Amino acid sequence: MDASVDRIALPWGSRTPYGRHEAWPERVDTCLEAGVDAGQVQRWVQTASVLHSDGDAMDIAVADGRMVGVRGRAQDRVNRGRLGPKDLFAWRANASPDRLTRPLVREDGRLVECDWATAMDRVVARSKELLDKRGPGSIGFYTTGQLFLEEYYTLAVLARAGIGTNHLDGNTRLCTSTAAEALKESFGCDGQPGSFDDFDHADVIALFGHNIAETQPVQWMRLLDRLEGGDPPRLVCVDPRPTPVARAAAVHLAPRAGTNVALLNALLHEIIRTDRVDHAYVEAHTVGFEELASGVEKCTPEWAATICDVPAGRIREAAEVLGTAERLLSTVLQGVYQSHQATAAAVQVDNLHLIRGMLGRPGAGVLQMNGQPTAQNTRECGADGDLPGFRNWQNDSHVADLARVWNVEPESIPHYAPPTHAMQMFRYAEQGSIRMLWISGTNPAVSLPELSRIRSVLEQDRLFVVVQDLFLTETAQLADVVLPAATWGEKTGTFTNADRTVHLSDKAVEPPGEARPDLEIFLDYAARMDFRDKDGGPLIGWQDPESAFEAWKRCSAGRPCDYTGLTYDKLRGGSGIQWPCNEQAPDGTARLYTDGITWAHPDVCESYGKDLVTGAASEVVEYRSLNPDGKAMIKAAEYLPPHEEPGEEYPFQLTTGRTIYHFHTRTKTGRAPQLNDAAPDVWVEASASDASSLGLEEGDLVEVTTPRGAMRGRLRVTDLRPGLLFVPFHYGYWDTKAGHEPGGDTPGRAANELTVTDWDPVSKQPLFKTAAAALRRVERADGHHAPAPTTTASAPARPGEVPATSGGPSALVTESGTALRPGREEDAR
Ligand SMILES: Nc1nc2c(c(=O)[nH]1)N[C@H]1C(S)=C(S)[C@@H](COP(=O)(O)OP(=O)(O)OC[C@H]3O[C@@H](n4cnc5c(=O)[nH]c(N)nc54)[C@H](O)[C@@H]3O)O[C@H]1N2
Ligand SMILES: Nc1nc2c(c(=O)[nH]1)N[C@H]1C(S)=C(S)[C@@H](COP(=O)(O)OP(=O)(O)OC[C@H]3O[C@@H](n4cnc5c(=O)[nH]c(N)nc54)[C@H](O)[C@@H]3O)O[C@H]1N2
Ligand SMILES: [Mo]
Repeated sequence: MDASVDRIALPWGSRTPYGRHEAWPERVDTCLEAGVDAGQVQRWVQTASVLHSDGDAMDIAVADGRMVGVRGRAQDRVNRGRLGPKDLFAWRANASPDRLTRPLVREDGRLVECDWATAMDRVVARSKELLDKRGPGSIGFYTTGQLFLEEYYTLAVLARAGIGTNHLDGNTRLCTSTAAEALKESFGCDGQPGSFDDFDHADVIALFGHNIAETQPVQWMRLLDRLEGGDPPRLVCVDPRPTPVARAAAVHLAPRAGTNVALLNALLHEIIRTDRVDHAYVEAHTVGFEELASGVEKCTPEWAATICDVPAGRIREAAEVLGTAERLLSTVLQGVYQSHQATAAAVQVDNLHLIRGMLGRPGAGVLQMNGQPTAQNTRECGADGDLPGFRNWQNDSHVADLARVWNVEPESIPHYAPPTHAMQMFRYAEQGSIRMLWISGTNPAVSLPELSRIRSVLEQDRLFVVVQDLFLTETAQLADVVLPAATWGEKTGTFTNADRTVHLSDKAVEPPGEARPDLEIFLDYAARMDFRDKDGGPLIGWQDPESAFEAWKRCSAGRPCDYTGLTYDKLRGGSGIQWPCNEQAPDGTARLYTDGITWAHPDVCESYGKDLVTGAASEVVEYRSLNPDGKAMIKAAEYLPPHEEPGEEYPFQLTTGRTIYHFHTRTKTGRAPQLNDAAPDVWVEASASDASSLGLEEGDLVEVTTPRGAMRGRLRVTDLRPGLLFVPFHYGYWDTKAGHEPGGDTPGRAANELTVTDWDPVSKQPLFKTAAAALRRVERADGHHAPAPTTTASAPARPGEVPATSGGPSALVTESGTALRPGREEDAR
């Protein structure tokens, strides 16, 4: 049966209800360019989505050398054929006429086109000069969670062993560094314990600061299907906004922003008080339970109620649901990770699972979620603040092992200190010790906090900035050299989603003009720099994606993220496969820790842990005495208030985040008409009670101010918690209308003009979710309404007040499956 559905108006499409422990039915979503029918498609080329961490598998339709559409892959474990709105429509941005097609270099203050040799010569000359005069610490690399595994691994080798710098990190610092850190704190090592299949089996699913409906819409389709099927799960949602998840939840807790630890401590208090503890599990597999029990003894629901501004009874109700779950699945994302006690809070979710013994069984698992599509690979390849293969920088035998793989001396791999985190790299650039910053696949002039500061760092004459991107972004405009990259669909590689599923992404079409795959750019640089191993051979011996993948397999061998059982051929044709995949597990591994904790022993762990309050790193001696047998570590944390609290001048809390139709700084989704039109400009959300006490109305042009800066947008009045403002962070300047210039007299529209330079002490993830802000009207609505969607967390408090978001004929998508039931708009409300 087929249905044709406007997937802007109904982002989650038709329902395919299924019962608990049943297999999620297939539904294949297809979107072809207007005027193209399936018969005209000449090739379907296998890939997966790069617009979130779900890894929705899809095929790209190719006709006459052009992309003409996409279709979900029914055989894939992740999505069984379904695609989300961004997956369906954003591929059009690849063919956007303003793609970068030639390198650019700065001449007399202006960026001018040149050939590759000229651009690369400049980069190489500056690198050599800096190495010579100032040493490897003067060069930094800031990469992303959106390239392919092969590219990160190559970058990690060239930066760490070629240049010999410790300054290599990803924008994954802003995204999933807390996920990695929380897993290290609890389990000694990174690696997602759970599986998306757990959604099929859980009877209780708890989402902490995770608007999964908008940010992993395909897994939300799975939840909606279970909610309509037999033995549906009960949802617990912790989120201050009325997200679709909150509206569907059995218990919704809407805490004050930045109070997650207080709330979690009260939940743990209740579960321990009512003795819903799996004592046998705790005894066999953990250390630290007694400290947690005494730490949360005073954290009653009444205590937390005053801090979080959530009724004590509601906290008790949530604890009852969590405490009586037979199979509990929890997910954690930015509402937890982007706050001042990020790691401390994320670890409390791990604790909830450890004390309840909810791990390693179908339906019982934790998903410390990723955000970006390939963030997992940034982490495992060591292109972030870790060493490749989850090796421990403090463990000399791990460094020696890495040196063996690379055939270099251990001393040539910097490990005198933890790898430098991105916020620190920008500080070093500001202070002048970093003199060259190579930015690939990220747009920090929109995505980092406190943009006026970031602009001033990047604009400095003494800092040589290289930007490798698809478009002339806000960041590229500040660069000294711009390298045009080929992207998804135009190059081959692999990447790994949030539940360890590895997908192959094949090249479907040629890149525009002279744009080159990131892998080629890095290999070209390594060759020009003539990096050598200790025997005088080339440091990097691979030349294309597949040989890079084979090299990475050797580096991953015997590590938790073991890829040795995978090949490109094995990844072609069928479903993605979950690592570890090796001789012992040739078909991959659904869940980690099914039989005790495996990577926490002092000799094998990735990290010796940190103090959850100060972030101070422990030494091996401390770790050995805490955890000699390599069990899971239950770590208590005391609640600390947010660093910036509302006061007289800035009476609101401000939080920022996403909407379903856009991806980050919109370089792709802003160039796809269906997605752009659904949310074409920035807006500001406030609660009905705050709006009425300030005399504000839907559509008023308002200004939000913090101690860092200001931005303007139209007001959307929603059901979010009173005292809180929300601004989506997607809107930079590249397609801006007059009056929104960076640093100009009129306030811009980027959320990060407002945010603060501050981070979680443990994971170093910046605080995008808590700040103090003021709100005022600039202009009355006068017939305008906010350009915010009505289908999402941004739904107006008074439905009908604004026209419903819809996509029209160009947003029609074919859905094929047996027994589809029409989706309902109420799914969102
Ligand atoms: N449509 C879309 N999908 C995406 C992306 C995108 O840009 N657009 N980006 C991808 C990436 S990289 C990421 S990291 C993920 C992010 O995915 P999410 O984390 O789901 O998205 P956010 O909107 O950043 O934040 C989630 C929620 O945190 C809530 N929140 C704010 N403050 C607090 C708090 O103090 N406590 C709690 N409990 N909750 C709070 C917000 O109300 C918000 O609903 O999405 C991925 N998927
Ligand atoms: N206020 C606020 N700020 C936030 C957040 C928030 O919630 N609130 N969330 C944070 C999070 S979780 C994240 S992940 C970051 C995201 O922040 P960014 O990573 O800066 O945002 P993107 O727009 O995804 O930028 C990716 C860039 O890479 C380019 N690109 C895409 N594909 C390729 C490729 O194949 N090769 C190359 N070379 N370039 C490519 C794109 O054109 C784009 O310019 O933002 C963070 N900033
Ligand atoms: Mo992210």
